[in-house]
Amino acid sequence: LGQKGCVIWITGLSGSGKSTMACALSRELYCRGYLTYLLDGDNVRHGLNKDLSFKPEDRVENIRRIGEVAKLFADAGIICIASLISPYRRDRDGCRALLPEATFIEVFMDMPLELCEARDPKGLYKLARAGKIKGFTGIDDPYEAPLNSEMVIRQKDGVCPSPAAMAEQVILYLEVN
Ligand code: GGZ
Repeated sequence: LGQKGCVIWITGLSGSGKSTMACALSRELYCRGYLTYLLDGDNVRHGLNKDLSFKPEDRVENIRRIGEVAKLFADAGIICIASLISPYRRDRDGCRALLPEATFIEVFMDMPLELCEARDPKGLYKLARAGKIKGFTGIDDPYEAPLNSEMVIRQKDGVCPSPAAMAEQVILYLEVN
């Protein structure tokens, strides 16, 4: 008993490892007895947000809605993990402003574009480079990196941390703060 709800907001480029990190984190928290809920941009876009495209104003609305839903989960005492590109700083800060102090933890997946593009798990960067997808984040739509996120995940000596190590880093942060 006594679990405090919060939002762990994972932001970064497509292919930066947000979903992998979110899954590893939710699994690890579950194993430790915490109640979690995962809101993944890509999944929410198939349901609640299926009316939204990737035009800037639709991205704004996508992030606003997910921020509001995440707040509901946090109010219920659940650790809500939200994983979406959320490319615009102002929108992420808007979600932060919905929550009580220290209950919005922004985690920045700071992976170089070249790495994300080389991974290209769904072939979307290739399509964007070929002009077949317009307005792709990092190619012809901006990604505004966080300036003061609570946590930054990046490569060390050219090596990405394992999903388990990334999750551990976040859990350590939660335990200390
Ligand atoms: C960025 C796009 C786009 C465009 C489709 N720009 O790596 P993925 O494939 O699985 O995850 C990306 C997902 C992004 O959805 P979000 O809801 O996280 O975006 S945002 O926060 O900006 O609203 C990517 C895919 O959708 N995708 N078209 N043009 N990513």
